[in-house]
Amino acid sequence: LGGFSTAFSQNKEAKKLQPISKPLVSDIYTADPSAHVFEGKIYIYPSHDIEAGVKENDNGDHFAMKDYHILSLDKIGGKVTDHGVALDIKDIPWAGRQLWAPDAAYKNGKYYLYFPLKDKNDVFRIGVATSTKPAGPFRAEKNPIKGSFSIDPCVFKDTDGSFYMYFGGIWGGQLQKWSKGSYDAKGALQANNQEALAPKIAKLSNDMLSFSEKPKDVKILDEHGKTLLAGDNTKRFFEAAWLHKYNGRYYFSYSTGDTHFINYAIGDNPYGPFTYKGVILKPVQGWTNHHSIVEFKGKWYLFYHDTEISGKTHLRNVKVTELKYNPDGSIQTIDAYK
Ligand code: FUB
Repeated sequence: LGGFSTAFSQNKEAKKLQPISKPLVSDIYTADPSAHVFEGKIYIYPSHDIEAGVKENDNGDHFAMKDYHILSLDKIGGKVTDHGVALDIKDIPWAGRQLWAPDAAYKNGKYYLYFPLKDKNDVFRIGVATSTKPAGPFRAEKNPIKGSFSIDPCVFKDTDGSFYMYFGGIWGGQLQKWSKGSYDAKGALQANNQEALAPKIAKLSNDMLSFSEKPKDVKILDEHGKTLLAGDNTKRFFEAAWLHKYNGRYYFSYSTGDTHFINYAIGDNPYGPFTYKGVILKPVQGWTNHHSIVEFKGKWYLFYHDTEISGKTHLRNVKVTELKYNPDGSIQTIDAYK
């Protein structure tokens, strides 16, 4: 995650374009929408953006969020309910700063909220909090998930009932500081001609509170079977992992960060490798691009954000639009502006 190069908002032409969707809520700023169908409704687990007064930088320090609000809606286009504060940073025992993009899962009568947060040493870890209700309130575990690091958890339930967490993000998301297996504050990004840093996957334990294995690399290959290179920054992974299954195939989607696309790759099992297929969402207003994909009542939807209300990269608003597949299973590219 970065700060300075607002590719889209610097494009004066783009500012004239009409958004295809409206913000889902306008009384608070929301971003990074992870949508799920729970109890017959759509629940959205977004970041809750605030004006924290922190100067913008390439580490994303200006994204200094302090709580989560969960949103729900009975139908697409229907009323959106903001369920209020579901988890506050002051109630997370290990908290340092910055509650970034969360996700949620349901198993055996309990809801789990997974969230990235810097610990007291300013190292991003992934935490978990539980509730009996989809909108919380959630109670955080005393410690982050053992062996977790970096940002942007996505928890996917496979059809056999297994749960997997995908995670990671470069730049301010710190993934490059873990390339030797432990935290190295000086850890740098790969050179352009080296393989791009891979996002991670770990199967969750039965109690949903820990990893049942050491995180593994999620390989993203080009059409020739070669791992994407770090220099291939219109295609390679940056942050915002999401996994969904369609017609028996596994679709891994993600943001390319500094080139602002949501791309996808297809695999035949949760661990990959995944083969790069194309762009799901073109750059939106603001620096970040972050999404989720969910099926609801027979249609597929892309949840995403832009900065329509504020015009500021760290004060975003979540949106939704329909996502369509071609007969061969490829996804039709979405331009969020007309
Ligand atoms: O919202 C904070 C960060 O911005 C997220 O964790 C990234 O994915 C980016 O959207």
